[in-house]
Amino acid sequence: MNLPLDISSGVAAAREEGKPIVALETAIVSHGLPYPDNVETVLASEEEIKRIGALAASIAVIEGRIRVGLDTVELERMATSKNVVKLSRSDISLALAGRWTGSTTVSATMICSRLAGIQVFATGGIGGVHRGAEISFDVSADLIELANSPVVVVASGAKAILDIPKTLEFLETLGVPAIAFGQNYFPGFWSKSSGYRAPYRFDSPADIANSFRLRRDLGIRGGILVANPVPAENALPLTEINQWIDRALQDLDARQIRGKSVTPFLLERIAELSDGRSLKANKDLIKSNASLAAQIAINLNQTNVASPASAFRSRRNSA
Ligand code: PSU
Ligand code: MN
Repeated sequence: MNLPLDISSGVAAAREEGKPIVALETAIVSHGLPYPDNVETVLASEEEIKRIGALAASIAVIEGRIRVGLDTVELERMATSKNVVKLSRSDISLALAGRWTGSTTVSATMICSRLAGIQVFATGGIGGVHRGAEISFDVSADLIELANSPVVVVASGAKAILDIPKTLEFLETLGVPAIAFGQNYFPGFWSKSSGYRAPYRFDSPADIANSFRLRRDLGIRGGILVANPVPAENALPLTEINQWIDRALQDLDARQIRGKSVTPFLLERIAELSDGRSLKANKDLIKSNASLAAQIAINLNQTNVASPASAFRSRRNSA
């Protein structure tokens, strides 16, 4: 294959030595968080991954080349440049052909992770089925990519601006397990809980790693979603956040914003309405997801096989 793919020397060396690696996306840097919170958050996440014992690989497309393992200067560029395109699975090949510079969303980051042989990826929240999708048909490409690329995606669920039950149904249809980490409820991005039960619950990184390994061994394509709740200190109450979401959705409607701009607009508007509290939670949950992702990556690198005991510990969360 003759792909315009550059893997940094650090990431290449880690891969060579079989060291655990965690991919990070850059759409949250260019479109999800304001400056300088965006660059602070990605650097803090990289630091956290290192502290746990893995290596972070931030991913983007720079002048038509996929770059795995960005340096600080490149991250700063993603965080400040106005000409960065938000890339998904639909347009990443266009970006390579047209020599664009773009940040990678969950779907594009999963594709690049697969190409670079990285099995674990941390982000804030995945895209999903939007509220009112029965009219707008707005369903994120993230869900389709989860069904295709073999990557463990660690996120605080799907962004709470979405329709959570529809997103969970869609994941079920695609054969992607949505696993809540350490609690029965599916996380609500800025809140500990979305108010909906998660279909599955796991309590340890080792069990998650085992389930992913077994999925691969079974020959099932695609990834898994690990939904890690926001740390308690910066979690926001569901009732409060719901008011801001409703308000932001009304503004979205009034301005007739569509397509790729929907998610960035809603995130920014909710940050305004919440007086920065949603932003604080968003930053905190990304770092915490980076930490859990590193623990899963370390477990995936150890060659233990699933014990019957671990199969019992991980149960279907249907009670
Ligand atoms: N997580 C965040 N903030 C974000 C996103 C995720 O905390 O901005 C981005 C991700 O890159 C995700 C994208 O893939 O939003 C989904 O966009 P859309 O709804 O347009 O598919
Ligand atoms: Mn969309």
